[in-house]
Amino acid sequence: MTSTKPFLSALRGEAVQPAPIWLMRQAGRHLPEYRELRKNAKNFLDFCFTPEMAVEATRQPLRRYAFDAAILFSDILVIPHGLGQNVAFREGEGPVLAPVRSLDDIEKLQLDGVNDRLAPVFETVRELATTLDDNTALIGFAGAPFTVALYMIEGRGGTEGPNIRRWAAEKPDEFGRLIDLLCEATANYLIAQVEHGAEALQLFDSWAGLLPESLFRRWIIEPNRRIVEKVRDVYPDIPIIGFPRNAGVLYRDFAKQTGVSGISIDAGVPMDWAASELQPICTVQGNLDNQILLCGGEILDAEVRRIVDGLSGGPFVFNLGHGVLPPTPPEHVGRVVELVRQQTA
Ligand code: 1CP
Repeated sequence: MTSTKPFLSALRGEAVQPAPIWLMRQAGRHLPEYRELRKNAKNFLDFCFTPEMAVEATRQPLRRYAFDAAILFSDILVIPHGLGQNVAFREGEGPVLAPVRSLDDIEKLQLDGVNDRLAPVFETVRELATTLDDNTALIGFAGAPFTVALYMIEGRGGTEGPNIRRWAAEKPDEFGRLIDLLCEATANYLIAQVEHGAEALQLFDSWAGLLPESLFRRWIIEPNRRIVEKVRDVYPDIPIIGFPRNAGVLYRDFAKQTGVSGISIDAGVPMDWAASELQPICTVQGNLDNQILLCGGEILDAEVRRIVDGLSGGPFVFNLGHGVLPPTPPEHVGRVVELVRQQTA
């Protein structure tokens, strides 16, 4: 049966009007009700692995805003955890991992049983899929291999990836072992999400823009392409959105060569370029600046209108260029939804 959910129609290539909207990181720290809920969990991974809490966190933004999609509440770093790496989230510091720095470290990772160790996530997906309303689509997600490997290798966020970039450039055969492992684990993880009711998938490659062209082709385009292929071997029609953040003109080859249904673009991509170079290949998702969302006021209204004007002529999903920042006032998010709903090209 073909769904009529506006978000899914847009990902099938229709120019849906008004444009469907959801926002990366729409759940989580910008919402006071999330901060309240979060107090009940011992730590962040426990939170993600308690279906009752993860379901509630996923639903919270939908109660406030008329979004067209819900995104599973979890994190990209559940995959390293599932592979047996020590992952912790420290208050005020973000993720901390026991770094993977050698072939020996890679060999200690356990591909067998990853989905068993991540079973609570699938329970969350199942519960959401059976209870969301008829117009709201459910997005499953994972980090793409390079971005997940960055945290695995550096051991924390907030870096420019000195160790991973060196390893990827100097010892591609060794580094490739980790990427292959991540492709396999990630594809299996996404397939299980679809099996449990996810209707679309997004692959977050938030650090893709750190790589020069040749390495981008090998460590961004190729792994994303393989995951899309593996998932589509099982679910040929599942819409998949890629997010190779800060890819510049390489967004075009990414869109062409990976086979994604949609491409999520950062706030720096010019509208006319996205419309002429990307929309003929796939649906474009983006690209409001998250700082401007935080500012609000006239500049916010003007930016929303500029983006809707620029992209509503083709297949388009309104979103940010990167996730909602924690200090963002919820009223600004409400205002964006209102504007997008009002405006058609
Ligand atoms: O204590 C807390 O509440 C932890 C904060 C938090 C939250 C709310 C983290 C830790 N992750 C999340 C949820 C999350 N992460 C979601 C679901 C919520 C939603 O989207 O509505 C998603 C999709 C992610 C994805 C994610 N995690 C990305 C890719 C998107 C992006 O923003 O680039 C990345 C890079 C991460 C890593 C991560 N997890 C958490 C933090 C603070 C970070 C960033 C670390 C850093 O690089 O500084």
